[in-house]
Amino acid sequence: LLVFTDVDGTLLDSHTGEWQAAAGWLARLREKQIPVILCSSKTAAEMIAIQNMLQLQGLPFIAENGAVIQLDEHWQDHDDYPRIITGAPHAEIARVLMQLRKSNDWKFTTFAELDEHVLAELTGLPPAQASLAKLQEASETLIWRDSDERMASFDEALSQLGLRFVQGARFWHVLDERGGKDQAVNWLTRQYRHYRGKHSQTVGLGDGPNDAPLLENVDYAIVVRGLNRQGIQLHHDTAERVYHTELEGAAGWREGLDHVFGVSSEEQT
Ligand code: 2M8
Ligand code: MG
Ligand code: MG
Repeated sequence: LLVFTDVDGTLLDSHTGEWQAAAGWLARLREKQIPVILCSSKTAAEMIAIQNMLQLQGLPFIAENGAVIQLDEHWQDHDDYPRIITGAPHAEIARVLMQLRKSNDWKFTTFAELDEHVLAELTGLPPAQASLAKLQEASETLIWRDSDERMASFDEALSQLGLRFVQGARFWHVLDERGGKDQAVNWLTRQYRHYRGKHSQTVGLGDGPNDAPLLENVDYAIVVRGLNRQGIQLHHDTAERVYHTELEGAAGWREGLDHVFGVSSEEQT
C-alpha cells in the first residue's frame, strides 16, 4: 500500500498548520512501513522541513506540483539521487515568463520578484519558511493581477510553449507539461512496483483543484472537505472509489483513512 497526500488543507489545517488529528494514523502507517508520500505545490526545501516535523524522513515526496520528485532513500541504483526534475528548470521557466510579460503586457508578479518579508505577509508563513517557498527548482509561482479573459490567453500561450498553468489555493503555478501530480504519482507507483516486485494499492488524499490529477490516479481517493466544496471535479466519482469527508484538514485526513481502512472512530480513541 502507498499513501499519496496533499499537504496544506489536507494533512495540515489550512490556517493553523495543525496536524495533531493525523498523528495517530501517521504513527500506525510508519509502524506498518506504509509510505506516506507528500505531494504538493511546495518546494523540496519546504517538504523536507515538513517531513522532519511528521517523521517521514527518507520517504519520497512530490514537490512543485509534480515538477520535482524526491526518491526513496533505499533506491540506491538511481544515479541522480536524491531527486529528479521532470522538465525545464526554474531559471528557464522564469526566463520564458519574463519574455511573455514583456511582449504581451500580462500583469502578474512572480515569487522570484518578492523578498521573503513581502512573501511572509502574503502567505502568512514565518519569514524563514517563506524564504524556503522561493527555492523553486522546476516551476514558478505567480500572483495573477490581470483579468480572467487575459488569463485564458496567457494559459494558451503557455501550453504552446509546452508549459502547464496550475491553480493552487491562492496562487498560480507554471511548470513543464512533463511534470504534474498525475505523472509523478504514476511514476512513483511504478518505482515501488519495480523495487517491491509486486503491485501496491494506492490511496490519495487532497482538498483542492490541483489535487484532481493526484486523485484520478490512485485506487482510492479521499476528498478532504475544503473551503471550496466545489473545488474538485473527478471523472470516476463512484462511492466505491471516492470518499468525501465531513471534516476539514487533519481531522478530515484521519476521517478519510478511518473510512478506507474500515476503522470506526470509537476504535481510534
Ligand atoms: C504556494 O502554494 C499554495 C498551495 O496550493 C498556493 O498556490 O496557494 C506555494 O508557493 C508554496 O510553496 C507555499 O508554501 C504556499 C504558501 O501558502 O503557497
Ligand atoms: Mg491543499
Ligand atoms: Mg497543495
